[in-house]
Amino acid sequence: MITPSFVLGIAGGTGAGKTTVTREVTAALRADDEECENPSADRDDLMASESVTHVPLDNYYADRSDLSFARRESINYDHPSAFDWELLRTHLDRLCAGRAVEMPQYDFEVHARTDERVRVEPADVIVVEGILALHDEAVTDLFDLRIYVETDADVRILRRIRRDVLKRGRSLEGVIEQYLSTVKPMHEQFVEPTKKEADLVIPEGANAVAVDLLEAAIGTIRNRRAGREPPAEDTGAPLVEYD
Ligand code: UZR
Ligand code: MG
Repeated sequence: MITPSFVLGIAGGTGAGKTTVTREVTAALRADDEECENPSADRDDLMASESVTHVPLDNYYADRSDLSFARRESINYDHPSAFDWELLRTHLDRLCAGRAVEMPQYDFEVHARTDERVRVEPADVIVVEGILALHDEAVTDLFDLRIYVETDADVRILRRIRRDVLKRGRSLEGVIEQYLSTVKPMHEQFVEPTKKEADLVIPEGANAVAVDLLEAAIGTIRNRRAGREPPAEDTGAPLVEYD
């Protein structure tokens, strides 16, 4: 039997540290694999090798290359309607079924999909990461573990300014204007409410303890599913007794 992919969803506001958490969890899982002395022994029920695939929601912005640059610039990219949910669902279903997808690529400097497609292979662990990763029910239904990265708004806007000015070709004035007109209100209306959909909330992005715990949790859940560990006993009793 092949163990199905483990799907991890990571949501949180812009600049919260989602991509960094993804990178660190991915590196930790891959490093574990390399440490494994004899990866093929007793692991017939796993795919040939442990692997991790990153699915950034940023690549699933709807293709609006039919519009002029000026029109594209004025789109509200923090609203759920800016995303191509249909394509994301199709791709996740396909990856979960063990098939590769041709993932679109997105160019933030011009606010449009590029012509390039990147072939993404199915993997043991699939990490879906983006501001609204916990927004769409059909998508979150596929997740085995739902994470919300929570970082203070002042830290997030400072990181956002640095990234957008240095890497996404924006002006300081433009970033501030966009933050106040759409990023902040949409965060409050659509992103932050998804926190209640999360199984775990990670404070301050990539904190080392949280990344370690995440890695351990993924291992435990995967082992349990592969029948190598008994399921957690749910007695229905509260974990803490109150006076
Ligand atoms: P992260 N975004 C753009 O600025 N331009 C685009 O063409 C597409 C997206 C921004 C989007 C959102 N918002 O806040 C951010 N605006 O990318 C999400 N305005 O990306 O999670 O990496 O911060
Ligand atoms: Mg990011």
